[in-house]
Amino acid sequence: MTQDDTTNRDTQPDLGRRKFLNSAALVGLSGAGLSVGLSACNKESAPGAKAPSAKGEVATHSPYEVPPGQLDEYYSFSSGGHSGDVRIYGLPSGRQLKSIPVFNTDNLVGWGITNESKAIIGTRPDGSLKYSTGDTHHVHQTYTDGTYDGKYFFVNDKIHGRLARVRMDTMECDKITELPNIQGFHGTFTDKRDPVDPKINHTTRVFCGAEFSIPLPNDGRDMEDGSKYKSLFSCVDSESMEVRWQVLIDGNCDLVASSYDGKLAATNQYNTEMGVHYEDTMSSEMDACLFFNVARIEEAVKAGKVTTIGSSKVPVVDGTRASNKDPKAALTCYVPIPKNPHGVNITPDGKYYACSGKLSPTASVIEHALVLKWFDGGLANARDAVVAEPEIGLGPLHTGFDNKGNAYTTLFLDSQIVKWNVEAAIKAFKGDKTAKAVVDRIDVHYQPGHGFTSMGETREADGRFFNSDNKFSKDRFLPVGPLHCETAQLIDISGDKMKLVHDHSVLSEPHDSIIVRRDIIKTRQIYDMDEFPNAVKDPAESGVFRNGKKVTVKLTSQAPAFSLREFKLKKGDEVTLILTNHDKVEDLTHGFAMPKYDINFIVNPQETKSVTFIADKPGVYWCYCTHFCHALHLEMRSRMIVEA
Ligand code: K7E
Ligand code: CUA
Ligand code: CA
Repeated sequence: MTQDDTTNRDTQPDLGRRKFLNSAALVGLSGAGLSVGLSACNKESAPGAKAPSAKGEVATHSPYEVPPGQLDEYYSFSSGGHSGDVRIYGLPSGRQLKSIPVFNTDNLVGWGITNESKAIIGTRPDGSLKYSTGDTHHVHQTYTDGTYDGKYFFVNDKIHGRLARVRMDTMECDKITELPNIQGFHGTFTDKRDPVDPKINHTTRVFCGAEFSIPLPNDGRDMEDGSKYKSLFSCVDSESMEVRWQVLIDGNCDLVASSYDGKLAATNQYNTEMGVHYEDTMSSEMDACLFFNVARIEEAVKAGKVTTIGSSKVPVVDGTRASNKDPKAALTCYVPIPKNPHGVNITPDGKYYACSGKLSPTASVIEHALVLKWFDGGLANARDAVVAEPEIGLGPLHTGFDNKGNAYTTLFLDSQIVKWNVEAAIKAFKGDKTAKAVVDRIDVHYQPGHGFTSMGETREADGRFFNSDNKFSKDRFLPVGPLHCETAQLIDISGDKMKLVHDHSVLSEPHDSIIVRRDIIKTRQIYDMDEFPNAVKDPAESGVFRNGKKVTVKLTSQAPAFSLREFKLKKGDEVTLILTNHDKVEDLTHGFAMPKYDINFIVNPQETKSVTFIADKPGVYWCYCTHFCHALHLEMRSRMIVEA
C-alpha cells in the first residue's frame, strides 16, 4: 500500500471501525506468543509492504506464504455444514480449491440435475429428489495401516441420516446410504484397521453415531413416552455401502472415534440422562464415553443374536447397559466422564482417547488398553480406564494431536486453543505435583469449534499445523451483511509456542476437516469414456432417436462446437439428452444450459452426463455452453426446436 492509500484511509468515514479492527488484530497477535519471524512478517504485510515489481518478481512476506505458481503442501477436506457440500482447501495458503456437492444441489456441475447424480442422491417415484437438503459435519478418509490411502472419504448428513462416499480420484460423490431407524446422524469415523478381511487392503468399516433418540420404530407409536426413545450405533461397509449392523444403546451418540487396532469404536454421550426435554440432557454431572467391542458385536451378528426394527433388515444387537453387565460377555462399555462431553479423538500412537468436557472444563483421557482390560474382566470399574482429567479451560470441544505427545483442544467459551501434554496430564492425575498438563495457550477469533492437526488423525501425525475453524468471525473480515463468513486460523505448532500464521475466510458453516499431505492424493486428469455405459462414443452417433413419445437426443461436445447444431422435438416428448465430451485436454470442460427448462450441467473431458425432461413448451431454445472453453465459446450453441 502506498503513502496515498494511507492518506485515503483517514478520509474514510469508518475510520473508527478500522482502528478497532487493527487494535483487535494486535491484541490477538500479542497474546499469541509470536516469534520474531512472524512479527517481521506482519510488519512487511502492513501498509507500505512491497508490491510485486514490474519485472514480475514476487514479494515474499512469510515463510508460510505459497508464492504465485507454487502449490500448497496439504489438502484440507472440510465439511460445509448445512450447505450440504464438502470443500477442499490448500494449506498453508487457505485457498479454496473446490466445493464438492454431496447432499446439496449444485448448478455448477449439475449435481441433483443430471440423471447420474439423481441416481446417487435418490429419487421419488415422480423422478424428483428424495431429499435436496443435507448437513455435512464429519469428513474421514479410508485408511491402510493407520494412515490415509487416498481412496475414499466419507461424510455424514445429519438432517436425513445419510452417509456419503466420495471417491478421491475424481473428488465426486459416488454413493449415498440412508441409515435406518436413526435421527441426527452426527459422528462418523472410518475404521483405521479392519482385521476381518485382509484381502481388502483398506478400511472396510465406517462407524456412525445417532445423536437424537427416537421411538423405535418411529411410526407414530410411543411419541409421548420418553423412556421408549432409543439411539442406534451403525456400521456401514465401505465397499458395498450397506449397513452391516446396528447396536441399540442407552443414551445417545455424538462424535465417533475408531482405534488403530480395529478393536474398539467410541462415541461420546452427552445425553446419558436420555432426556427428551432440553434441561433433562444437562441434569447429570456425569455422562459417558461409550466403547464398542467390534469383534464381539460381529460375532453376535454372525451367531444370529439379533433383532430387526420395523421394515429394516439390518441386524441389531443389544448394547444397552442392562444387557451388558458382565464385562467378559459385554458388547459395550460405558466409561463415565463429566459433563455433556463433546468430541472424542484418539492419539496418533493409538494409546489414549481424549474426550472433552464441554460443560466441564476438563478433558478426560481414557486408556485404550484399560478399556480392553475391562472387557477381559480385569478392571473393576469402567471409570478406572480414565487415566487423566486435566483442567484445560472453558468449553472444550475437539482435540488434535502432534507427533510429540501433545494435544490441542478448542475452547469454545474461552476462544482459545490450549496445548496440553498427555503424559504430563497422566502424571498429574497420579498425584505428581510437579507435572503440569497445560503447556501453552493461544487466542483465536472467535469461539472455535473444530480444530485439527496436519495428518493428526493418522500414525503419520507430523506436528506442523493446527487449523482452528471458528464459529464466529465478527470483525475479522469485510462485513458482507448480517451473515458473516467464518474464520479459519492456521497455527504453526512445530515449536514450543503456538504461532498464529494467518486467518483465511471460509464460507459458512464448516464443522470438521482433515489435513492431508498432498502426496497422498492422486487425482485423475480426465475421465475414461469407457466407464460411462451411455457414452456417445462417436460424434457420428449423434441425433434424435424416437420411440413413440420417448425420445433420446445424443450429442457430443468438442471445442468449440456441439455435434448437433440443432435438434427437433415435439411438444409432450419425454426426452433424455445424453452429452459426451470428446475433448481430451485436461481442464477443457463444457457446459450445457437449456433456457426455461431449468437444466444446467457440465461435462468434463471424456465424461458423459444425461438429463431427462418433458418438452412441454413449444418454441426455440438456444442451449449454450456455460463453461468458458474456447475463443468461440459464445458461439458454442445448439438450437432446440420444440414443435407445437
Ligand atoms: Cu460441529 Cu463436529 Cu457436528 Cu463439534 S460438531 S463443533
Ligand atoms: Cu464449450 Cu464453452
Ligand atoms: Ca448430560
